[in-house]
Amino acid sequence: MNIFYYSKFPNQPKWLNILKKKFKGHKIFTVNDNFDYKKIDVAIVWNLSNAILKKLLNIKVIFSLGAGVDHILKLSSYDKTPIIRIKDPIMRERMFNHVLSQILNYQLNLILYQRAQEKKLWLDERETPLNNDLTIGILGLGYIGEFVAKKLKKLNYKVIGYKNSVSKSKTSFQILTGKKISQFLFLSDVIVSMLPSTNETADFINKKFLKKMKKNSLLINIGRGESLNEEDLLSHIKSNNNFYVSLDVFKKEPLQKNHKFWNHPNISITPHIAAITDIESSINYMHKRFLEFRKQKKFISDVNFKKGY
Ligand code: OXD
Repeated sequence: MNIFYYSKFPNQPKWLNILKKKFKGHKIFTVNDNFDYKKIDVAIVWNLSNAILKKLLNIKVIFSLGAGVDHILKLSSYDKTPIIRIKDPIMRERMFNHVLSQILNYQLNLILYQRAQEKKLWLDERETPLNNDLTIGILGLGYIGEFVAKKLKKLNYKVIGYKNSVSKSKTSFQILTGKKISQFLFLSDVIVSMLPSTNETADFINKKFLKKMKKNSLLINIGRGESLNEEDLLSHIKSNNNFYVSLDVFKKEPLQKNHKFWNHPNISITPHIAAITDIESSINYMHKRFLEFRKQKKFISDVNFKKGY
């Protein structure tokens, strides 16, 4: 098989090195090589351009180099070729660690102490809630979201989830659905959004959504920047001094230098690193799916085209 690898990650040499070892006997090409795009069978990509996708006329599958697949679905030449997303236990463990760090930062007032340190201020002690005092609302209960919810529950947090459609899976935490979004927002001290980018989730976290959240709560967005209305968020914080936000994803990445989020005292920013892709483990996963394909002679797409993710 001919494999085409595309990403602008600085660690591309490491990716290629491990891919070549794992997919021994197959040819692996990058944009720097001279080859016939029409002869490519498998594409492994992150943020591919439409101009390149257009040339890959005979691919049987596209592997996304991350959990998200919106970077592929948005390309105008994309034609429902099966997509395999990375489902990696290391990635979800990383996501959980990130979420926990942001919850604890908020729960233990660490932001206040960091600010105080900058001014050499010795603050009085403040009482902090215990895990069981906080309700964490998880929005987006896929492979990663459900894992994060279960782990938080094990740490004694109260956990609730929200899904648009009725949930069939049995979970150790309550899942609210459909119109119960208001109740979900009303109950949560922390909302963790892992929403994908689809037509339905665009600006889902808007003025109306934010108004229903507790005034002194925390919003963590580790899904997609497209789901958050940035202007609505800024005006919401303006009238709610104790509303905190932790953002790892943005409408436009990298976040522009002059963006108002950078200097806002209530907003913590990380540069889309909440769950970085683990190279070795992801390649093992791709290889496993590849072998399944060779056995079954067909790739079953991980994408639900009706839902758009
Ligand atoms: C993503 C990822 O899809 O980092 O955002 O995997």
